[in-house]
Amino acid sequence: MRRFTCAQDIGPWRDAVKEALAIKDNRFAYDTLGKNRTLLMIFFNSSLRTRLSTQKAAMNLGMNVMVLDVNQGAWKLETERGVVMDGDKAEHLLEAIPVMGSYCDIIGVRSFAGLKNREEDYEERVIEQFIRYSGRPVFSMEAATRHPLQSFADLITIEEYKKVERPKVVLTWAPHPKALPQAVANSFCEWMNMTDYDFVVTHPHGYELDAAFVGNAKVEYDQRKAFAGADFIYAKNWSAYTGQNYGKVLSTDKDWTVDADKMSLTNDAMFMHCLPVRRNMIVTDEVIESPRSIVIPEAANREISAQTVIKRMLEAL
Ligand code: AN0
Ligand code: CP
Repeated sequence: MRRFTCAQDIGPWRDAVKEALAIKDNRFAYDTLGKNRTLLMIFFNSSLRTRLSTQKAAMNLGMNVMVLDVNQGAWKLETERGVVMDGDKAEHLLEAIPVMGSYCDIIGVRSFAGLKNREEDYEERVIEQFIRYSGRPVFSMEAATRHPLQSFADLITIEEYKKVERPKVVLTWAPHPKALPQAVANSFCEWMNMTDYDFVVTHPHGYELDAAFVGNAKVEYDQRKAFAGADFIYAKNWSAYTGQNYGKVLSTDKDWTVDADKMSLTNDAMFMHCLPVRRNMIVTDEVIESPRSIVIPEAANREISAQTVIKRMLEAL
C-alpha cells in the first residue's frame, strides 16, 4: 500500500477487518517488520487519539517514530505556489515536503479543512502534495474531506459489537458551538456505504453532506424517526457543506443532542463518537456514561486500524 486517504485504498473491507482483528489478537506478531524504518507524523492540527494510537501502532511494528507539530516550533509554511513570500511564512511546502521525506520511510499527515474555500478543501491540496512530492507512502491522519483511520476503527468496532448480520447504523448530526469539518461524517458515510448495513443519515435542513459521500444512504430529517430500531447511533457535528453556507454553523439546537429519551427509540443501540466530544452538546452525560456507550473501545481500535495500515505500507516498501 502506497497511499491511504479513502475507503477505496483499503481494498475488500472484510479482508481488512479480518487482518485488523488478527493484529488485535496479537499486536506484537510483526514486531520486527519495522526495524530500522522511521515513521514521520506531521500535524497541522491538534490531536490526542491519532497522535498516541498511531505512534503506538508503529512501535508495535518495531518502527522509530518522529512527530512534528508544524505550528509549534517549525517554520510557518506557505502552501500556495506562485506567492511572493514577503509575509510571515518562512518556508514553502514544496521544499519542506521532500526534505521531510528524506528523513523517513512512511509519512502520516493531519491537515484539516480550512472551511473557507470549499473547492480548495475538497481538492485535498495539502495531502495530495505530500503524496506527490515526498517520495514516500503517505497516510491520512484526517485530511480536509476524510478521516479514514477513524472510519476503519469504527468499522472494526461495529463488526465486533454487532448482533445481527446487517445492523441498522445511524449517523446523526448533533450540535456544537464551533465550526467543524465534514471529514469524519463524509468518511463514515464512505466506509458504511462499502458494507451491506442498513445505513441512515439524519441532520437538520441545511446540513446536507456532499452527495458523493452520502451515496445510497437514506437521508431522514426527523431524528426520532431515524433512531427507530437502530443498532448503532453514531453522533457527530459538522458545519454546513452546501453553497454560500460552506463552513458555517447554522444551528446549535439542543433538540438534536443525543439523550436517553431518543436512545429509548432504538433497538437498544450502542452509542459511538470519534471523540473528542462535548458533553451535553453532542450527547448527554447519561448516554455517554451508559453501558451502551462504546466510545472507549472505539478509540482503542484506532491503534488497530493504524497498525493494519502501517503494516501494509511496510510490507510494500
Ligand atoms: C475534529 C473534527 O471534527 O474533524 C477532529 C475529530 C477527530 N474535531 C474537533 O476539532 C473538535
Ligand atoms: N478521533 C480523533 O481523531 O481524535 P484526535 O483528534 O484526538 O486525534
